[in-house]
Amino acid sequence: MKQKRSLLLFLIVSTCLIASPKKAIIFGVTGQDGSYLAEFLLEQNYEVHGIRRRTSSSNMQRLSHLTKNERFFIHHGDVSDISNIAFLIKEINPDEIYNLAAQSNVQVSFDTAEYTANINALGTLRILEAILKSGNAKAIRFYQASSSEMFGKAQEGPQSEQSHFHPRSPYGVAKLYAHWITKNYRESYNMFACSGILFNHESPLRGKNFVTRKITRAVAKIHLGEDKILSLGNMDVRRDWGYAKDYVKAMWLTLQQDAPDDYVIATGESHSVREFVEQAFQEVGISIQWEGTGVDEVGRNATTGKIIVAIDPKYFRPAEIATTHGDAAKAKRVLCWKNTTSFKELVAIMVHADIQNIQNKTDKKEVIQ
Ligand code: NAP
Ligand code: G4F
Repeated sequence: MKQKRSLLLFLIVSTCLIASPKKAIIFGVTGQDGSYLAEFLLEQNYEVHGIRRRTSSSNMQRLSHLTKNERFFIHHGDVSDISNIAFLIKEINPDEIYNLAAQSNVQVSFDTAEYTANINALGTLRILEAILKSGNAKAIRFYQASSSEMFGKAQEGPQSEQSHFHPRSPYGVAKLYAHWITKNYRESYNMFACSGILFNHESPLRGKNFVTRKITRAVAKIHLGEDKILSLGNMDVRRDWGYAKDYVKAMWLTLQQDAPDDYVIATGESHSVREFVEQAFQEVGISIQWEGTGVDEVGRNATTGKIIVAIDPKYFRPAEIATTHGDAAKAKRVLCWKNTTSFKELVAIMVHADIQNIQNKTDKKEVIQ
């Protein structure tokens, strides 16, 4: 009798669990991380509600493989519109909210400083306010996409959660506001609000105007005879580059802890843009020979002597970050998170994906900034 009752209880509990998956909202679902995070959460059996802003041409390319999933829903929305955000949160009643929405290009932020602040800084405030006033603030867990750009002109390296902030761009400054307001709502209202301070992370889904993807696309095109020269800005800057697929897992782990907190996510290795270029060309069997200095520097194909890399000062920034280098010890210890992809593997994944994209004609033409 007792056994039958426990079996019944077990069946009821498991049916409830199967019947009601956790619900997540992703602001910024159409971006690189949004796509990988949506995929990851669907694999964890979540019901995923992606918020897509209205654009004149489609921004759904990174989600085409997910749209048939019956637990995946797309809603129109924009983090500049608080009534829209409040409505979505009330309607969906999520367990978790991931704010990945941003004007995420550092160089563009110098030209659109006010817009960048509105979306990246105030957008975060709007979501926090909407959660606070939803009547369900204690039940909703919030993740903010903070950035290593906040460390900027770092005084120490590698940078951890304790490091000093000195952002070097309107983007970095806006992200710092979002980071502090998230912490402030956690401390003021006891909300489960966390930030992941993520260092650069890349993938075949990376926007085409970020340096890694710009390089891998150009290498693929030069290899296939569709392009001749790759033009770049400062090649001596160094970045701590990881693989986006590894990093979205850290976002989810951050919200599964007993207490809210902030975590640095990084590989702990730093490489220059120049090394990225060399490694990417190596993948297609080309060695580079560097010649000249400053804006006159060029990279030649060591076998043919042809110039395949050149400098264009238009890619230099008004203020630059020389090196980023992260210390993810806390995330490793508390979240049990680990980076699984080496620099060499990352470059290889991206170069070969771009070769395939171009061969299959799935690489749409786009102006590169
Ligand atoms: P991304 O590819 O540029 O994606 C940004 C997303 O935000 C896109 O879905 C974009 O929509 C959306 N968005 C822009 N403005 C919006 C608005 N007003 N309302 C709603 N959505 C809006 O960036 P990502 O590389 O995936 O990065 C995700 C987040 O992490 C960003 O907040 C970024 O700043 C931050 N971050 C990234 C890195 C990195 O290395 N990737 C490192 C640290 C932090 P559209 O598709 O319509 O443009
Ligand atoms: O690829 P990037 O444009 O990325 P950046 O500025 O580091 O920002 C990215 O990572 C941040 C994490 O710290 C994110 F928060 C942010 O949203 C974004 O995802 O540039 C990397 C470096 C820069 O120092 C830049 O000056 O590459 C240098 N670079 C040299 N030539 C170039 C180029 N960057 C771009 N985009 N294009 C070039 O031709």
